Amino acid sequence: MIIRRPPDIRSSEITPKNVYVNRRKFIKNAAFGMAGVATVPAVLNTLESEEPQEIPARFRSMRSELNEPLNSYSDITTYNNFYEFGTQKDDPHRNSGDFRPAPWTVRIGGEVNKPGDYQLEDLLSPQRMEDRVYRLRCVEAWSMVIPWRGFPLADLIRRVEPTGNAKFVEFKTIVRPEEMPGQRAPILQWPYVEGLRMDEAMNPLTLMVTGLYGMDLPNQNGAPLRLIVPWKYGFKGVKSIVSIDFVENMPLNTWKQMQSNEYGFYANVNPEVSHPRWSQAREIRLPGLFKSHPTEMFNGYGDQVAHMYAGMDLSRWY
Ligand SMILES: Nc1nc2c(c(=O)[nH]1)N[C@H]1C(S)=C(S)[C@@H](COP(=O)(O)O)O[C@H]1N2
Ligand SMILES: [Mo]
Repeated sequence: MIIRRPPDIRSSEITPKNVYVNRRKFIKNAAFGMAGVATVPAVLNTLESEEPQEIPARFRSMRSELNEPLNSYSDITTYNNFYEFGTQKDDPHRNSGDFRPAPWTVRIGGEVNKPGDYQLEDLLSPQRMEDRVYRLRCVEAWSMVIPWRGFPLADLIRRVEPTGNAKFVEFKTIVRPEEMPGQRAPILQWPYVEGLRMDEAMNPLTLMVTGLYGMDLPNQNGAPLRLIVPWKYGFKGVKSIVSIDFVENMPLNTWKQMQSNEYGFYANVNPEVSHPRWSQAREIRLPGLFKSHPTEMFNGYGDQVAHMYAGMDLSRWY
């Protein structure tokens, strides 16, 4: 199993569906009660919480390897960070309807023997898709448990054969202001950029994701192709990827470029290193309201990833 179950799983996490649904109603009402409080990160701005009919049955009783219940499809698709569609959590859900994730081309370049413009279908056709439940831990101290569908990034990397000069992988999101209203304003410098060190990119936990709940990614979650690195804060999970470059120098990722005192390149989930404006010791499990869960070092994956950072001062390399 990928993550060990910690000894302190609380029975309150094992919530029957009807209680869960009622709690969701309560939260929605609470959200109205708190209208005007602009930054209550715990409140899910859920519009409607009907789950799609097409969700395959195997997800009904699925839980994470930590025995955590999955967040609902509507939690996962209505509370998003995707600034290309706006900065509010429900903006990506509301504003991504015009986005066209097909046809899609990914440019692979830099220090690689097989560079080129790959049609998404060609990139995906040799890959074996897997469902993997990973918790997404946002640097804003909330988290969700999500059944992703994807394949190891390592498989793609082996196929395109990086040269010995490739030390990092750099990913970019598409720039399409006609379809992405957030990109019509200089909220961030577009395109959104993220990067991984080569060993992080090759780690078997690192996924290229094409879906969730067994269905294609909705636009707001980064259709048609995104990254998920489960031991890192959510912002490493760059969405709607159009280029993958193998480079010698550490890429300047978007959030570090914006505020390097707050966000670094590594972004490893670390309860001991506070964000300058808040603690990372605990997290809000959405759709909850309170920091009910202790944050785990490397989001629970230390036994599989800590060796990559041996000897590094993680308070300096945050
Ligand atoms: N292109 C792009 N990718 C992005 C972001 C973004 O604003 N733009 N936000 C990041 C952040 S901060 C988080 S927490 C995750 C959220 O992923 P989700 O909406 O699928 O939960 O996406 C990441 N990927
Ligand atoms: Mo985030």
